[in-house]
Amino acid sequence: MSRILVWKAALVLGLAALSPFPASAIGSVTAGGVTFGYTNNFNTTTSNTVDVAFTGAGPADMAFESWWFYRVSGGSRESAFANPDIELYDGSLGQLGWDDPTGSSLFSASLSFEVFDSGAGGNLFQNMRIYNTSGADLTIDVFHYSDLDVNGTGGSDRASLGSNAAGIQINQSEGAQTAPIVGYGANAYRVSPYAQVLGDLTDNGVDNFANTGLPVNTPQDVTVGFQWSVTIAAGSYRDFMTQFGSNAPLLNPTVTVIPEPGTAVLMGLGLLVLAVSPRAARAA
Ligand SMILES: [Ca+2]
Ligand SMILES: [Ca+2]
Ligand SMILES: [Ca+2]
Ligand SMILES: [Ca+2]
Repeated sequence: MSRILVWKAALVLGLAALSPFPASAIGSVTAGGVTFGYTNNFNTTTSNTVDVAFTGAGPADMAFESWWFYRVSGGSRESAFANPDIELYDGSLGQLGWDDPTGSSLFSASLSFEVFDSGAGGNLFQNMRIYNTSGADLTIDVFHYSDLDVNGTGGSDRASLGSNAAGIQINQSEGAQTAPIVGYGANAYRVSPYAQVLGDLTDNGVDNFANTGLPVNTPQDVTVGFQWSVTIAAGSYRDFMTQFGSNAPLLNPTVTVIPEPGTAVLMGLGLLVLAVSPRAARAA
């Protein structure tokens, strides 16, 4: 589903000049009857990370938390992305941006997300783009954590490993309600009851996922983590994409990525929105 949208240059210029929203601002994106949004703030502490809501894809909110973490090669622990420097919410598209997550000028990051109303159920794509802004190769691990609660309840979900040639697919469910989640191109997963995966991502040690925790046959509060381990060449970028398909078939892995607003302003082109796929991302 290729699509090109042009956002109003004046809006972008205004946002860039005014440092758009308070760091703790929240927002949501909507397509048809399906909405994904951040509901509290962007703070992560031990065993507590960013709260989200995914509504309209079932009879209740299907998502409790969803957030992103990283560990640069040689680091002593994983770190959560902190309050974004940029937040944009426009219709079904949204973006969060970070100029310098480590404070050491190693990389910038841009999380684009897009929601779809599939008629029955709904889909959510998230694409974290990491730009290597250093002068050398960047070896980094990227993690996506999701606490989906199928049917709006945490304690009664099951999960199994699905089949997906494009990545790792985990099929979470409660009764007839389903919530497949895919980590495109991911190297590993970890599934655990709340909040063991999150505990590892927020503690002071190095943790790597090892494809453990499936199947979940005893109903419980399932949480899912994906890990990508990559080296990004100087001046280049990589995309890390996930999809939820709550009570809906999974869609083709394409998400509308909004380039960094700062870059668009510098180019004087306004905000050009481009569609990318994991295949294109791997070639980058
Ligand atoms: Ca939380
Ligand atoms: Ca859960
Ligand atoms: Ca449930
Ligand atoms: Ca850790």
